[in-house]
Amino acid sequence: MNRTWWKESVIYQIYPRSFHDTTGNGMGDIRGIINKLDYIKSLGVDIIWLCPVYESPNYDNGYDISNYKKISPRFGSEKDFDELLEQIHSRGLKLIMDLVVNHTSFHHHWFEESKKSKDNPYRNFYFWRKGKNGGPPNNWQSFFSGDAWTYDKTTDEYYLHLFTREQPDLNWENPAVREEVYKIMKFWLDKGVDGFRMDVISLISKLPKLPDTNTSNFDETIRRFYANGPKIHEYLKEMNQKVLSKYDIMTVGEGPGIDLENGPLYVEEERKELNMIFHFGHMFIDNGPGGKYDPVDVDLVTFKDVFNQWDEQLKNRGWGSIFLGNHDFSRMVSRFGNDTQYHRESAKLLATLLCTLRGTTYVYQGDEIGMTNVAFSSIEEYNDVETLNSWKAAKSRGENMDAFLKIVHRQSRDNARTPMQWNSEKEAGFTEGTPWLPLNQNYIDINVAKQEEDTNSILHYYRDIIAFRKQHPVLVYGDYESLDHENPQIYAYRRWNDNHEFIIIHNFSDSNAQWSYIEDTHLYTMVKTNSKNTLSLFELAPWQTKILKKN
Ligand code: ISL
Repeated sequence: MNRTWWKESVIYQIYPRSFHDTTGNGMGDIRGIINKLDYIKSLGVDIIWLCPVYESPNYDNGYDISNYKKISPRFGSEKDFDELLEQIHSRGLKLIMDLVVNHTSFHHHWFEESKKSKDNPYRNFYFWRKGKNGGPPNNWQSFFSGDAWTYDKTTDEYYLHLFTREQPDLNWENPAVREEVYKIMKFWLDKGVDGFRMDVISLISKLPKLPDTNTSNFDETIRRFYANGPKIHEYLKEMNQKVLSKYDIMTVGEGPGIDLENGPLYVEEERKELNMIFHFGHMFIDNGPGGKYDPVDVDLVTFKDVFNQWDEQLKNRGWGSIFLGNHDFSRMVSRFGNDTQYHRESAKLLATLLCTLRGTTYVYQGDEIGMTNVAFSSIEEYNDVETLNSWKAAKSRGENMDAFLKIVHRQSRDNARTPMQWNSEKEAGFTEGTPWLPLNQNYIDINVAKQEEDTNSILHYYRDIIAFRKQHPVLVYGDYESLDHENPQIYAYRRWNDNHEFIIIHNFSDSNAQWSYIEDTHLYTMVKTNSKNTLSLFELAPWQTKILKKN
């Protein structure tokens, strides 16, 4: 595979409203990020991915954009942004922006125009349809509960929105829409940004005639009716040819409905579309038949299957993204680790996984100190639209709401959105005002300042393991092979090239593990681990991770 800077990079994702507030209004801002750039640099990461900071009425925390070229005054000014970019570059870091172009805000002027009349020049920027049998044009449901259509009486038609009703879907079939999107992209690239994370890019090509879904399984509806539409690759190729190929940048497309079969089509290098994708193989792994708010337990072998199958699919074809959390999911240590008794060990184990699988490493803010899920005592404290809508839907189905609150604790996107825990002072040093979303009260114990002091902390381990990855290109480009795959307690794999070989062993459990798979045990030496003990080379304490080097 070709070697490039973005394959070797570690990416740090910032959710700006929860990062650092400098104005006292309770919401993080751009100056807050500037203030923390030395901290970010100290982690050893290379690229910052900034979640949306554009003008937005914030029905979905900025993923509903009303002006793509303006910075939201909540976050700062255009000048602040320019300074951020300059300060990032002056530290040798790069910046990628969130590009949210499957939909706009309903306050975007294109949509405001489009609503006015059937012959408005912007009408065809969106999907307007007549109702059917006194209801919406088809039976599609939104990702956030309820119909994916909203009626508008001005023209007696419905418009399509796969997310909230305040996020109407753009009609990419219309070449004028695509040209406008390319202009926006060029605007930011000409300013010097280093690439894009493309929000739900898998959804931009809609099925002709928008047919009814014929399954009640929502994940299946996404796969078969919403995602990977017939023109998706035509659009991405056009975008690549007209915009992306003109710059030395990176792209990562986010994609519900991207699966093993269609995934490579987005990233195969010779196809010239995107560089990487975020698939949700492991992130939807615990969705039950009723979706995300009907969670089921997952076993380690299934989890390993996802990573193995994707590595197998992408090798020699395209490049992977290795992530275990972001602003849409529970905290990774609560979800895949043990956030109580083995908090420190399991957070470090997961960091090791992120840095030693094949693909670009993504770290979500706060994971580097092992931030955990939160459990607010009432639904009133939650903010996320997906959570609140799921709550309403459960209530209207007559569910037991005490039990549902427990599911919210486990699944809510707000788990990942509580403010960054900088120190043990008031509001964790995040703000001098009242935070827009309450803090996780465990900030007294889990915070950056405390972990800076403790050389055995999760934070120090992140710096260490990121540096380790950088020192060993075999961990980036080397081959990957899962070992002892059916083992329900251990995730072990080999990474190697012509000159070097590592075996990485993770004990994903609360008990000791003896791993007797390797025969030539004398050939290996341990070069890194997350816990000090005197166990033999192939014995691991709970949540212990070991990197062994072949002599
Ligand atoms: O959040 C999810 C699961 O709980 C996903 O289904 C998510 O909605 C999907 O991955 C798309 O996410 C992206 O687009 C959304 C936005 O709300 C998310 O924050 C964003 O990451 C709509 O723009």
